[in-house]
Amino acid sequence: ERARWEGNEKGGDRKRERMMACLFINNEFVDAVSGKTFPTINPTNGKKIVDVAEGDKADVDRAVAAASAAFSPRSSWRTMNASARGKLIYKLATLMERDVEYLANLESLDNGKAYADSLFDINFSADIFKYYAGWADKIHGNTCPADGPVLTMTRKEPVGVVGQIIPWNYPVLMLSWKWGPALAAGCTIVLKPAEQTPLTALYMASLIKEAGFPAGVVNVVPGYGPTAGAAVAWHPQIRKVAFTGSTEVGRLIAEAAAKSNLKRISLELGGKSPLVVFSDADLDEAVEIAHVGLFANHGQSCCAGSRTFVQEDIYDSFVKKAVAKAQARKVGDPFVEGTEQGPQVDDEIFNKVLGYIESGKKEGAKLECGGDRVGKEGYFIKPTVFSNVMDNMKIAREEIFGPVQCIIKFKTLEEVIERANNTTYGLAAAIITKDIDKALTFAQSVQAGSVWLQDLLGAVGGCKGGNQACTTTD
Ligand code: TXE
Repeated sequence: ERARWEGNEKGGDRKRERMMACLFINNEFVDAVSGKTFPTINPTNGKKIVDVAEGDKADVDRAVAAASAAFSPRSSWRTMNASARGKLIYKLATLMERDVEYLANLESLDNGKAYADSLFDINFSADIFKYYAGWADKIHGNTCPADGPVLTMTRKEPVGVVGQIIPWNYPVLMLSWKWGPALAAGCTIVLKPAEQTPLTALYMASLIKEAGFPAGVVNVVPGYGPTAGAAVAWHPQIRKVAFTGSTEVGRLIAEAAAKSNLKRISLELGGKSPLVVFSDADLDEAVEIAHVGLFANHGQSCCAGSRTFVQEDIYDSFVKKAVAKAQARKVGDPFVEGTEQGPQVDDEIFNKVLGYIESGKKEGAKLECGGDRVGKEGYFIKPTVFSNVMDNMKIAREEIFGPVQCIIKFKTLEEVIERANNTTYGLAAAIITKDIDKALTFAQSVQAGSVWLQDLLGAVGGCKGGNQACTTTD
């Protein structure tokens, strides 16, 4: 499969490849109106995998027309039983499970994440669709006790055509968190995948058709943000946009919504989440949780524990163990068994992360390990640990979105609550302690959408809970 996508295969059936390098509109794979294409790059070597049709405004218009027709009052989608809608969503999940290896290969090839992580993501995504399949026929309104001889009730209606703009860090998972609830509610969709990772979204489109969704219910328009993405955000017939990505683009989406048709928006943006380790914690367990909470997915998670606060009496021993863990992390080809970290997604993100590492060094943080690229090819970065990080340093304030752990010293609970809240972000937070009073005080005081009390729940890893939390807000 990998050879085929890299174009190395001699002869053979290239139909699927051709089919998937196009836009998906009205259940058909089509070229862009402009005829333009853009390359999607393999981050392990910087080489082109395949050229993909490049959608822009004219294509978004076509996709919205198809989605609007699919949402018209007498359409097969609108008149379908809710339970039948649920069955279609469930069918999509089973097709993903059938093709789990193909999808995971494609994900690792296009995104660079370790194959085992891609397998996890695809299986998790199939579960998300199963979950939402169950919701399709359980969306209830209310009856309201109004005064007078009247019967008052509410009905929950699908919003209409929804635009969805997603990033590259969890391509299939992001898509599932957006498609699942929209399909369960009965909306129709125009999805703009990230330009770095369009391939799995297009394969998912082929499964939409195979599952039997009516034409126009799901449309996929790959392309760049300022063209295809902006066309979605500004479109007057799109009734809602769900966006995950940078804060900067989130502001543009909000502006476009306000200046076009006041469409609803949901924004899931970045984070600089505090992970707080108290000295009563089991040290090895705390180091492991903090390591996974930061380095999972190459540090490219919105809810990564990217400010690791450690209490002063265990600070030095924590740093030593954290460094040993980072140095032992296996970085390399995502397709090699045992690889824990592949390349960053593209040269821009790679250079951005290296820039943050330089700024950490310049501002006086202590580089304990890493700090450099791995090899000469691809976008690999050594797992990096900084100690002696101060709150006012750039690496402690801004989202690095890479494999860089910043370990910060603190003394007391009151102090760490104040410092944890001293940020413009508020996505997630975690506390590692055996003291339930401390844990609950922190959970109540920290301004974050999701809080993990890791030791108390015995949970390892920081990402799952946060992403499930994102699901509900989407
Ligand atoms: O994000 P962008 P990028 C953060 C992270 C990362 C930084 C930049 O810190 O380093 O953002 O990443 C589309 N109108 N996160 O540049 O640009 C774009 O095509 C409409 C956090 O990749 O926000 C893509 O589909 N759409 C995050 C999507 O927005 C536009 C995940 C995200 O791209 C657009 C990713 C425009 N003008 C990055 N410009 C998380 N919360 O998980 C771009 N896009």
